[in-house]
Amino acid sequence: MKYAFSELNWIDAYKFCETYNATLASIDNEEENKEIMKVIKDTIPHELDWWPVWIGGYKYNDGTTWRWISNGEEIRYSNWVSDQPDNWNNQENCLNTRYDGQWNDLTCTQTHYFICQVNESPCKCH
Ligand SMILES: [Ca+2]
Repeated sequence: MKYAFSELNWIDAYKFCETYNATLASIDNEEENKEIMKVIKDTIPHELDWWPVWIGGYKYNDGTTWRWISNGEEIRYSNWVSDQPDNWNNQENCLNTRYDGQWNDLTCTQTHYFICQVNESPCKCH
C-alpha cells in the first residue's frame, strides 16, 4: 500500500514514514511506477506536470550509485527524465518522481509532497 503526504524535506519525509512503520516508497518496475503515478494523480494537488514528489531513492556515498532506503539495494529499474540525473550544482542526492512518472534528482533539503509505502508483510523475517 502506498500513501501520499504533505510537504517535508527528504530526510524528514523518511522519518515521518518511519513513525508509521512505513518507508519512503521504492519502485522496482514499470507497473509500480504506474501505481505511484496513480497515487500522485489521485491524492496530491498539482498544477504542473513536473511537480516533484519525494520517493525513497538516494545517492550512495560513492557519488554515482542510487539506492532505495527501503532495503539499501541498488536501483535497477529507473525512469529518469532524459537529461537527468544531472546533479545540478553538485548537490542533488535525493530522488523525486512527478505527475508524469519521470524521475529527477533534487537537493534533499527541498520540501515536497512524498509517498510512504507500507510493507505488505508485518515482519521482514530474515
Ligand atoms: Ca536534477
